[in-house]
Amino acid sequence: MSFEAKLHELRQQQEQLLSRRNSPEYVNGVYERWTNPVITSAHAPLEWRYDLNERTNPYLMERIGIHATFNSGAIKWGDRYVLVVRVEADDRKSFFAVAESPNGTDNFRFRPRPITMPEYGEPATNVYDMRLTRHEDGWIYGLFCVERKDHSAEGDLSAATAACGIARTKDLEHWDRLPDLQSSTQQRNVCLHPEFVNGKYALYTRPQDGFIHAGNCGGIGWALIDDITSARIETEKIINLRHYHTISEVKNGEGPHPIRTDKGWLHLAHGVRGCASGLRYVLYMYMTSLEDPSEVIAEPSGFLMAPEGNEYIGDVMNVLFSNGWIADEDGRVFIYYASSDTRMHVATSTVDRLTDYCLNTEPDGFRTGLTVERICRLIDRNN
Ligand code: BGC
Ligand code: BMA
Repeated sequence: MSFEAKLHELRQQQEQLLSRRNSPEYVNGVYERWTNPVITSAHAPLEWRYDLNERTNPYLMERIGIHATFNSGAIKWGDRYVLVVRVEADDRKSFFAVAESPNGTDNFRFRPRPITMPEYGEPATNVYDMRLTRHEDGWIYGLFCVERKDHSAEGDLSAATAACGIARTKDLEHWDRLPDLQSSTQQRNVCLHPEFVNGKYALYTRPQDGFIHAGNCGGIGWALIDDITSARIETEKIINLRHYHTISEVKNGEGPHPIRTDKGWLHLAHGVRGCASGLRYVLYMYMTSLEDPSEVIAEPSGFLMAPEGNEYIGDVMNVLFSNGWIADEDGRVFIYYASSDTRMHVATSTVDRLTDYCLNTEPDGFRTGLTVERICRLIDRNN
């Protein structure tokens, strides 16, 4: 086959994938999962991966492999549904790239180039999991994890440190990098609340004892910040605790920033438990008060979503993770979630349904006897 014919075939195959229609599946009344993943590594433009010049690449070989597209921040941009995707190349380095869709559920296409994120301090080894916030100060913020080698751990090649990087933009194209969040602990999963609280910026944090372990740091934290251009955590309180024998026994972390509703703030988070096959990541929800976004007013027991079918399989198995959702003007909610650190999916619901779910699902009773009691009460009501 000639170079031109091969290239034509590649382009056709990709176009078929990019323009594929998606459809919802009924699940449980709370949300619908959509059948096809919305972004996969095969969505990455051919120009990122192939040298398209026959003279320098006569075999039309892929020169830079894209391994995964996952953990994406999300924002509505005019009438477009925009994701800032964590793209990971075959070399294990991840970076950010913008992809957009006209309807939020299919036809996502990457912009021609990935984001060139300015560095701050020691250049990052890796960056990932951006949370986007359109803040009432007029900027769009991207908070993300910055991973660097831990130089203090001599001889341990995998020792690293996690900090929160902060950047802001007006167009998602050009980013101003602000200083990293100063914190006495390592931080991952930090997210900026969209409104000022008592005149201050408010952060959902996730302090941790080390790079992997949340350890004694009990859960999702909350910190008020005077100046976002030199953000420092002075005091931090834990607002969403982890508990023994729950879906978030080992770790938890805030997802995207919460959605404001008449009845409170809707939060999406991830919970992690350990098991024989490693760490299991699921998504759960909770709600906080409008007067005080750090006060939990409801938390349904268990998970909202856990991996299903092919979602179990990927680079890091048994993981659902979300750092992006979009609340549309008509009340629909698009939950963008990644499966197994490999690909992006969407589930849809509405603000009303998610609020009902949070306020009318019983909280965890923390023991088996109470779970059975609840089921029996429901059966009684149904008879
Ligand atoms: C990976 C992240 C992961 C973290 C903790 C990093 O090196 O890139 O995906 O969350 O380690 O396991
Ligand atoms: C991390 C997260 C994600 C990832 C998950 C599973 O702690 O921050 O980047 O999806 O682990 O690997």
